[in-house]
Amino acid sequence: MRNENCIFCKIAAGEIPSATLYEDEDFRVFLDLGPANDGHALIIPKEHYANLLELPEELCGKAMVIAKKLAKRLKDFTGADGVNIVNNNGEAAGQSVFHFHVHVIPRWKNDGKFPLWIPGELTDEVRDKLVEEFKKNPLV
Ligand code: DGP
Repeated sequence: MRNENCIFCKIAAGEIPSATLYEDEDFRVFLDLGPANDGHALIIPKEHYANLLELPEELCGKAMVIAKKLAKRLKDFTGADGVNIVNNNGEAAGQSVFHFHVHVIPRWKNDGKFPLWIPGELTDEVRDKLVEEFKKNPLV
């Protein structure tokens, strides 16, 4: 499955060059062209899925294993203090390339890059509504 207009499909297929760190039959890992920090890498499936919600579950598991191993290697190699694993789904959530990808971003103390969100407050009303809903309709 492939989308002819998708730049990540072309990168996945090797038609557009990328600084590739890892590749197997299902995934390619390469360096982000607009990195938040040195070592910022992207994990993409070779097949086209717009986002996590469309990604088959077996590939979700595999992507997370690659993210874990990559995070460890990048942290060790760059000497980073921490690593963010980020996945944006939908324009409202900051996704700009609509082919599922996971960002793996080395972080240094006080690198000033981002807080991903400004913490709010969990209200009783919202908490009760959500807990009730998930009790009624279990996730798995
Ligand atoms: P997102 O905003 O979560 O959809 O992230 C898309 C990322 O993809 C963004 O950090 C920049 C990166 N990117 C976009 N086009 C290219 C490209 O052609 N090559 C590479 N290596 N990265 C790209």
